Amino acid sequence: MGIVHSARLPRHQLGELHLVTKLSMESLRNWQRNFLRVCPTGRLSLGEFQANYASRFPFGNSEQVFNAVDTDRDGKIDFKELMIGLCVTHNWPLDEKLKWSFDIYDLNCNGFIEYSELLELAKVICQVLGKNDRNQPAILVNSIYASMGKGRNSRFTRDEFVEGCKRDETIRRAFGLNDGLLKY
Ligand SMILES: [Ca+2]
Ligand SMILES: [Ca+2]
Repeated sequence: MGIVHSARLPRHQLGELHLVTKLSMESLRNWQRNFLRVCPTGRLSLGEFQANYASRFPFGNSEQVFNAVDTDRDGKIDFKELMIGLCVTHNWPLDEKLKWSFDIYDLNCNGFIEYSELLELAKVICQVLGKNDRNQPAILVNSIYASMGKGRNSRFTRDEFVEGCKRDETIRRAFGLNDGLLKY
């Protein structure tokens, strides 16, 4: 029981999390109770994350998401990191969600999104929206490239990526889905 007790956030830290995430204290307490049941040490491994929380993050493969949520890069996700990560992806403004997606989909970590990387994001977007035609992801990517006046061999900076995605109605719709994944 000692481990469970020490892993629990003190009340004032839950209060800070409430301010950042805008989730109610009751909801945060429920999340925390469940989190400690899944992970009594208070620090999730990649495997525990994949088994219990990855499905709540629709826009990336679970390992990339894990690394993006682990903001202090210590190889584990604590309760605060988990809740902030969830809120970035569900409650925050579109710009913030897109910046987050940029980091996840810059797969070769070169500070740009290339065609193939945007295609990976487009595949997930089409899945989320139930667009199962296999040409849809490429159509979506081509339309974003065209709207930004870019050729297929060019790449997007972070600002261009955010701008290009915001112009696209399909992307706006996918990122606007608030399907209750944050409810507890
Ligand atoms: Ca961490
Ligand atoms: Ca890249």
